[in-house]
Amino acid sequence: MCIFCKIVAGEIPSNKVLENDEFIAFHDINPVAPVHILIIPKKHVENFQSVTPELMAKMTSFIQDVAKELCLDKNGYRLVTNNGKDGGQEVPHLHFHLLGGAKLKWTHL
Ligand code: DGP
Repeated sequence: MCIFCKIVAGEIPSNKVLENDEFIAFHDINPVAPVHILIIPKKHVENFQSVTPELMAKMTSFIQDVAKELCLDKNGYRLVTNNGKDGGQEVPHLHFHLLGGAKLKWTHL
């Protein structure tokens, strides 16, 4: 079982922000911004390249709810998914990084 499936199963603790039947949002263990949330589907999907449009549509709505819950919708935020080796994906379970709480700089490295 992957790390994030263990979080879904409650085998690894997480600091949750929002949850519904299909998705969980929790604080990243290694934050790179004042607010750094990970948003995952409960179902194991390897990465963005393999997610279905149907699941992604529901995930989009959930991500918007998380941004509102944290009041990030006013000042803005960054939404990132690392896909595969070159994208720097370390955990092979689809997740979006929701970053905010400051004016973020941009880098591709
Ligand atoms: P990525 O490189 O996109 O696969 O990002 C994986 C992120 O997951 C990384 O920012 C650290 C975070 N992470 C890894 N293990 C855990 C964990 O057990 N708990 C939490 N909260 N975050 C984790």
